[in-house]
Amino acid sequence: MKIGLIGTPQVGKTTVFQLLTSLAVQPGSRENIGIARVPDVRIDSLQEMYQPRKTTYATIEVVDIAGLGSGQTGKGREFLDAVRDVDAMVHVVRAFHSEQVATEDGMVRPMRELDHVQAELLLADWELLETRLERLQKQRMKGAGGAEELAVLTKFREALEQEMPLRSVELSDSEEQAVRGYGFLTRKPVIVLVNVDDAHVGGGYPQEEELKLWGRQRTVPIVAASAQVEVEISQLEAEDAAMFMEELGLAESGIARLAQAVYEHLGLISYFTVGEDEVRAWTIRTGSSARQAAGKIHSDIERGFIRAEVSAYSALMEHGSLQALKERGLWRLEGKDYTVSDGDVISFRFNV
Ligand SMILES: Nc1nc2c(ncn2[C@@H]2O[C@H](COP(=O)(O)OP(=O)(O)O)[C@@H](O)[C@H]2O)c(=O)[nH]1
Ligand SMILES: [Mg+2]
Repeated sequence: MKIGLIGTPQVGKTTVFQLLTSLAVQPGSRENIGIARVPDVRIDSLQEMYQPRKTTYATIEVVDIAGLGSGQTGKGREFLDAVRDVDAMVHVVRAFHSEQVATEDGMVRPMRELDHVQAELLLADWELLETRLERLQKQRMKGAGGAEELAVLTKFREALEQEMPLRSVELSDSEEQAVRGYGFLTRKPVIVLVNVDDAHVGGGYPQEEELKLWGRQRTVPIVAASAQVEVEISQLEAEDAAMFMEELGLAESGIARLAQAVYEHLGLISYFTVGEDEVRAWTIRTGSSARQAAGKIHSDIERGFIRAEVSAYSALMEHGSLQALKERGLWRLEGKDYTVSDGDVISFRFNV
C-alpha cells in the first residue's frame, strides 16, 4: 500500500513526510520515499501486557511527490506519472499564515490550491477517457465486444462532465474489473490534509466551510492539523509533549489522526498476533477471510490453514490473558471462511 503526498509547492508536504516517516530529507530533493508507522493504542496496550522482545506496528509506504505549481509546464507529466504509481493520495493544502513562506499573491487560499491540483487530475482522466472511448468504438465497429466497458466509460464521462471525480461513480464488481487496468487517477482514494495555524487545529481556519462542503460532496475526509505544531511536539520529551498538546486542546497528534484516517479510508483493518516474542499488527483489507489473513504472515500458513483461534482485542483487555479467555470459552475456533474483524487477536493452526 503506497500513498502519495500531493499539492502545490510550499504547503508542508515534505514536513508531513518527515513527520510520518521520521526520516531526514535532503534539501532540494524532488521526490522522497519512506515507510510510515500507523500509531495504534491497542498495540501500545498489548505491548504493556506481553512485554515482548519485539513490537511491530502496521505501516504504510509514503511518497513525497514534487509540488505542482500553477502555470508550470512540463512538470505536469512528471506529477501525473508519480500519482499513477500510488494507491491513494493525501492532498496537502496550506491554511497557515507565515511571513517566511511566500504565497503566490500573498493570500492563503487552500480551496484554490485544492481546485488547481484536482483539476489537473480530472483533466488527465478526461484525456485518458477520450483515448479509450475512441479505441473502444473502433473495436466495436469491428464487432469485438466491449459492451460493459463502454457502459462504464459512458458513466465516467458523465461524472467528468460535471467535474466530479471518478471515485464518485459506483460500479459493480464486474464493471470495476472491466476498467481496473486503466489507472484512472480520480478513482484513487484521497484525503485532504489542511495544514493550519496552531490556533486553528480545532477549526476556524480560512475557507473551512468551503473545504468541508467540497469534502462532503465527494465523500473525501478533511483532516486539519498543523505541521509546525507536530514538528514541535515531535521534538519534546513525552511529558512535555503531553502538556503542550493539552494546552492546544489536542487529544491526539495530527499525524496519528492522519495515519489512521488514511488507513480507514483505504478500507484497511488490523488483526494482531501476540506473545512474548512479538506483538504485531497485520494489515488486511476489510472483508478478508481468516485464510487470506493468514497469508499475510506466510503463504505456508495460508496453504496449510486448519483453523484460526480468535478473540477480540477488547475481550483480551477485559479478561487480562488468553488463558482467562480460554477458561471462559472466549478463545474460539474459526474456519477458513471466517471474516476477520478489526482488532481480532488471532493464532493460526496450520500444516506444512
Ligand atoms: N508557519 C508554518 N510554516 C510551515 C508549516 N508547515 C510547513 N511550513 C514551512 O513551509 C515551508 C515549506 O514546507 P515544505 O514541507 O518544504 O513544503 P512542500 O514544498 O509542500 O514540501 C517550510 O519553510 C516549512 O518550514 C506550518 O504548519 N506552519
Ligand atoms: Mg517538498
